Amino acid sequence: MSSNSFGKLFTVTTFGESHGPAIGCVIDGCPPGVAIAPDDFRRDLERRATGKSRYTSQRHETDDVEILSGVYEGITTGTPIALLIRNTDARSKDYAELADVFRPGHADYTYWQKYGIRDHRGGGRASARETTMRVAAGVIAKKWLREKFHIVVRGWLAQLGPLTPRLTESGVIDWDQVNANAFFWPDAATVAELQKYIDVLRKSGDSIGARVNVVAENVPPGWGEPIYGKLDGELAAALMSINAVKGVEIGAGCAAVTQRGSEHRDEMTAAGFLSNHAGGILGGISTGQHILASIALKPASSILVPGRSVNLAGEAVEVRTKGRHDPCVGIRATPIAEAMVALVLMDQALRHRAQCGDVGAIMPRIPGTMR
Ligand code: EPS
Repeated sequence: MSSNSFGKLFTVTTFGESHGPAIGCVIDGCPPGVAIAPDDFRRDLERRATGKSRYTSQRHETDDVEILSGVYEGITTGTPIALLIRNTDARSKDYAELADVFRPGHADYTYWQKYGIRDHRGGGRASARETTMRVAAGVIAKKWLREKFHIVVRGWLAQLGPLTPRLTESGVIDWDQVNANAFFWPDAATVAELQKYIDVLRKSGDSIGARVNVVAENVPPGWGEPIYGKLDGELAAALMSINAVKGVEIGAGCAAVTQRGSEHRDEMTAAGFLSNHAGGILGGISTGQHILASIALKPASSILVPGRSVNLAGEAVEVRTKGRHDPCVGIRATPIAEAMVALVLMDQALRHRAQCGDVGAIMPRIPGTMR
C-alpha cells in the first residue's frame, strides 16, 4: 500500500495493523540536537489511549515506545528516527464474525474493493490504533516547535452530538478544565451531562459524532507555501487523514458562507488584528494570529445496533459489531488532531527556513493573538 508517508522535509511514515505484532513510524528529516527520551511520549500517548475511562474502548495497551534509531545518548542525530510500539492486548476472536462481512459505514468494504484482501482483525490498517504513531511523532514536533518558537498546539472537544460546552463570551478556553476530565471538555458545569449522555448511548449500543477544535499559538507570520503547499491546504489534508474525520474548517470555516466581506475580513491596526475569521492564515501563509482548526468526526460504525449489509458472496446479512469499541471516537481525537497540526507546522517551518531563511524580519509585524 502506498501513501503511508506525509511531509516534505519532516517526513513521517507509519506502519502496522491493529492486531499485528507492532505498530511503528519512521521520522526522517528531524533536525539534530533535540532531546528525546521514551518518557517524553508517555503523556500524549496516555491522553489518546483506550481504556483510560469507561467512555472509550476497553482495550488496554501499554503503549511503551521503543526508540530504535536516530537518537544517541538521548539526543536526535539527524538520521531517521524509528519508533516501535508492540501490540499487547489485541483480542482477534471478537472479529471472527467480521471476516466475510462488511460493517456498514466502515472501511471494510472499500479496502476489500481496492486490495482484494484485508486484515479484518481490529480493522487492520484502517484502525484508529494507527493514530498512536501520529501522536508519538507529534510529540517530537510539539517539542521542537515549543523550544524554537514557543508554539503551543492544544485542542478541546467542542461538541459531542447535541452537547456543546458553555464558554465565556470571549471564547477563552480553561485549559486546566480541559485537562481535568476524560473528554477534553472545557466546561466543568456540563461534564456530568456528557457522562450521562455517553452512558445512555453505550447502553443503547449506538455511537455519536463529535467536533474537536485545535489552536496553535505563537506561529510566526510567513509559514505556508503557495500555491499547492498552502498551510491551510496541508492542515486540511492532514486533519482529514485522521480516521472518522468528515469535515475540516479553518477559522470561520463554513460560517464564511453567510458572512459579508466587511464582517469576515480581519481588520488590521498597529495594535493588532481586530478579529480572526481567517484562522491565522491568509493566502495559505500564516499571519501571526492563532491558527484555528476544527474537525467533524462521524459516529463510529462498529456498533451493536443491527444493520443491513452484504457478505463476500454479495448475500444479504445483518451485522452487529461486538467487542471493545468507542461510543464516540471524538472523545480520544483531541491529541491526534493536535499531533497532525504540529507535524504540518514543523514541516512548514523547516521548508520556510530552507527557502526564506535569509529574508529576515519584515516590518510592520502586526500583533495577532485573537481567537
Ligand atoms: C478500533 C477498534 C478497537 C479499539 C481501537 C480502534 O480495537 P479492538 O477491537 O482491537 O479493541 O480498541 O483502538 C485502539 C486499539 C487504539 O489504540 O486506539 C477501530 O476500529 O478503529
